[in-house]
Amino acid sequence: MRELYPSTEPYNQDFIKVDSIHEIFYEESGNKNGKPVIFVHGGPGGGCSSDYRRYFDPEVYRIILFDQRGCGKSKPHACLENNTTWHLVDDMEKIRTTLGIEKWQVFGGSWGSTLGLTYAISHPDRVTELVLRGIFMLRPSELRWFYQEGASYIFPDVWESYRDNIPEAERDNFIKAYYKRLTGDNEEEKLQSAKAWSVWEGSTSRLITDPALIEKTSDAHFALSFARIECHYFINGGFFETDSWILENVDKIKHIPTVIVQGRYDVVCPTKSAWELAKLLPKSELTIIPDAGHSAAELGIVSALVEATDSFRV
Ligand code: STX
Repeated sequence: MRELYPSTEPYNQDFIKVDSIHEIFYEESGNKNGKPVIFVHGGPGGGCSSDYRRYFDPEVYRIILFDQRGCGKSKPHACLENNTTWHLVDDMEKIRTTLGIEKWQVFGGSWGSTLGLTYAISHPDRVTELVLRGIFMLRPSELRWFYQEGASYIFPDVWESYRDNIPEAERDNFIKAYYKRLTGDNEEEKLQSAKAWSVWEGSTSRLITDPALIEKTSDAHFALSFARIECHYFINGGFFETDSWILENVDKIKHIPTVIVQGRYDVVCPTKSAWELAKLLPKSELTIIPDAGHSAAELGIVSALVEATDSFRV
C-alpha cells in the first residue's frame, strides 16, 4: 500500500486578478523545474488543503494547487457572480500561462474530475495525463441521486437533517429549495441551510463516517462557499449546453493516458459514472477500490492515486 508523501511547504504563493471581481489564489510546491501537475479540488466550492500536495513526489513534480472562484483563499468569498465552469476553465489557462507551463498533468476528484475533464476537452493539447477520482459528470441523474432521492436510502439517518431544513411543501425539489435559502436575504437561514447542505455531503463521503470531515463541513466559512457555489452550479446544470456534455465530447481526449480511481461504495458519486466514462476512453485504466467510499483520503484510494502519479513520473 502506498501512502501520501510527507508534508512540504510551497515555494511560491500568489493571487491572479482574473476580472474586475475575482482574485484567484494559487501556490507551487515540490520541484521548481519538475513535471507540472495541477490539482483540481472538489465541490465546486471546496477549496484546497495543504495535504493535497502530498499525492505527488515532491522531488519530481512541480505541484500547483489553486482555489477556484469564491472559495478557499480566493476572493471574494462565496461570490457567485462571474462564477461558472467556463470561468474556471479560463482561470486554469491563466494560471498555466502565468507560470509559463506548456503542458501539465491534471489531477482531480469528484467535482475536480468534472472540471478536469471539461478543461481537458477544451484544451486537449495542454494535458499530458489525467488522474481522476470519484467521477462526477454533473448529469441530472447524478444530482437527483444525491440531492433528491437515492443516497437518502443508504443514509436515512443523516438525510433527516438535510430534509428537515426544507418545509414539506418544497421537498419535491431540494436543490431549488436550498438555492432559494442560500441566495436569500435571511442570513440566519442562509447559514443554517449552508451547514445542513454541507454536512450531508461531509457525512456521506466516507465508507466509515469521519467526525473530522463532519466538523470541517459544518464550519461556517467552509459551508457558506461550499453550499452556495455547489447549489449555484447545480441549479444551472453546471453551465453545460447539454445534460451529458462530458460524455458527448469525450472523444476529444481519447488519446490522453488516464487513470480513474473509484471507491466501490461511493455514495456521493456512484461507480456507474466512472464505468461509463472508462468505456469511452480507450487509454484509460479504471481501478475500483473494493473497500472505499467517495473521499480522496481513504487508504485504498490514496494508494491507487499515489501509484498513478508515480507511474507518470518519467
Ligand atoms: N460534490 C462532490 C464533491 O466534489 C458533488 C465533494 N464531495 N464531498 C466533498 O467534495 C468534500 C469532501 C470536500 C466535502
